[in-house]
Amino acid sequence: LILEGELRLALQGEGQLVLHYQPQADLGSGKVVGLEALVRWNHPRLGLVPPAQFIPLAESCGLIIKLGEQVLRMACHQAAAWQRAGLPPVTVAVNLAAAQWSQSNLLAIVKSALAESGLDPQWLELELTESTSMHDPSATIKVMANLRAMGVHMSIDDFGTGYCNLNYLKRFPVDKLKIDRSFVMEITTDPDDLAISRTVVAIAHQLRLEVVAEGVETEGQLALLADAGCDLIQGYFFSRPLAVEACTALLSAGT
Ligand code: G
Ligand code: G
Ligand code: MN
Ligand code: NA
Repeated sequence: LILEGELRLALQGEGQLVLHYQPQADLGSGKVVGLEALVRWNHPRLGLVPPAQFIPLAESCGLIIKLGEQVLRMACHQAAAWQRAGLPPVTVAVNLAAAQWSQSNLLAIVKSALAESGLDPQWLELELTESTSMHDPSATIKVMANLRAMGVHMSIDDFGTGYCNLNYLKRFPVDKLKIDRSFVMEITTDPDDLAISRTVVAIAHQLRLEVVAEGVETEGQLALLADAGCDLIQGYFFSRPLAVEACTALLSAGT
């Protein structure tokens, strides 16, 4: 059982939150073009705790604001460090919780994370889930427009599971849609999942958006998604989320 007090302490200290990075590969070139930062809690007693076991708690007790800011700063610093080490630059995607998107100082926090790390904004991508995008769409669009003006990219996560209508999809200044894992899971056996995936790709491309398929675990899924015109894949088939050292090795192999 994870307690709020422990999480509060973990956020005060150093080094308890760690980021793993899951590669995103371009289906055309086969190269890694992006990494999604996924937080883990290196708990003194429990070891590496997955986000599903503490993100909901952080969201319900308000600690998600502080946690989210630390994740953003760590991801920017790591991305800048990889670039300074001469590795091929890749996009680093960071998940932002709903509370962060409605935070009045989000722009200032993103600006300072970029400035302190020295990361060029074009390499930062902020993810918002489809459901988050609809909490207060007009306010979110304003924040997003400011982020875009700074040169930051954005993507809609878990696409197809929320209720973002096409009118809003048109107005959100995003660059990418991420097809939810639930459609990919049975894409080889359920023709409806294939039809949905193909249609999402078609709509996205008409709107000049790139499409990432999440949760790709098999070659069969990959083949169908490639045929559907998907741009990028993310999932265990290509790579699990990697600790920093393993990720450095993977990026080095691509130089
Ligand atoms: O890594 P894993 O598949 O266990 O992640 C589970 C969930 O936790 C995913 O929905 C993912 O989006 C979310 N998650 C991972 N890292 C972060 C983070 O830094 N911030 C937020 N808000 N959610 C995250
Ligand atoms: O919701 P979000 O897309 O941010 O969450 C990403 C989550 O999906 C991470 O927890 C990651 O570990 C998990 N994940 C990534 N690739 C795969 C996969 O191929 N299969 C499954 N089942 N989960 C995956
Ligand atoms: Mn995500
Ligand atoms: Na997702």
